[in-house]
Amino acid sequence: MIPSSELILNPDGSIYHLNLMPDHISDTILTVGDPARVAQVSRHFDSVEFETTHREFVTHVGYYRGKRLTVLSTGMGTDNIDIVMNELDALVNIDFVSRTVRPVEERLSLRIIRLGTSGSLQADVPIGAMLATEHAVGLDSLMQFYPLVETGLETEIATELQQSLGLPFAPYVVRGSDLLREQVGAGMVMGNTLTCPGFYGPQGRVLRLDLRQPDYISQLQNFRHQSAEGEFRLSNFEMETAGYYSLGRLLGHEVLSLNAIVANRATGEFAENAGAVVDAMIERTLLRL
Ligand code: R1P
Ligand code: URA
Repeated sequence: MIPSSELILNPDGSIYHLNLMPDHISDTILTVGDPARVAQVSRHFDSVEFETTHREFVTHVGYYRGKRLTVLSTGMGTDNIDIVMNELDALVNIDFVSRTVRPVEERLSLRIIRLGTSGSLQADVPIGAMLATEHAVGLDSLMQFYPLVETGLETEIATELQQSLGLPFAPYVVRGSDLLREQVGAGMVMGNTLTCPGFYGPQGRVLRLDLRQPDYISQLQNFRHQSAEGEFRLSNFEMETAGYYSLGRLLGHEVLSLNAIVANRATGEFAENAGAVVDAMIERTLLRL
């Protein structure tokens, strides 16, 4: 039995941070960073049957072309993804009455699709592109706390990247769901996403503070790993994808991160209308579910 200090339920029986009950969860869940983007997604729904807000976690549940969907905001950073993934999983795979994990044969695998913004590292991934993440590389510390098992290729990439960037720690590398990427991300740019524990220094942005490593961005842009699967390079920056992919693997959920490219760090540009880039990605994704 999981004690109430670990599986924390609110007085109405909802889960602690997300404020949701098990029946608010659809098989397919769309997640966004910005709480205001939830309505940008649900305005396409035929109907919305439930809405709730708690901290940065806003949720709308409704129907899109007859399909039940849950869309929820996560806020920024993999620390929030730790909360979102664990609580979504608890909602479907833990019995809140007996406080026990459901037997393996009763466990559900959710389809979780992140609709986020991102900065491109490469000149040939332009503003306005929609990028589906194949491998996520985490520079954050989340996987210091979980027994993630990486494939041989993932470990090779992590080790080489650590050496090439001169990092005092190894990043973690995780491939996302091939099935979901081929289904929902078809026709989008395929790329490898660097998940950073910050927007400025960790993404090489200099306002008033210098970086420890002045050539950080060019090191990332020029990093290549050759293997039987082809050439690996880093395509883009954001702040959540590696948390999603690693916890998805550990918990048994299919996860896809889609990135609307709003900044290009190779050319120094930012989107004139970032909202329109995100809208286009939302519309395209909904049609593919
Ligand atoms: C930074 O501006 C935020 O934008 C990106 C990053 O991952 C970070 O959360 O994603 P969202 O637009 O989904 O928040
Ligand atoms: N989100 C990020 O994390 N980085 C960018 O450059 C743009 C959006």
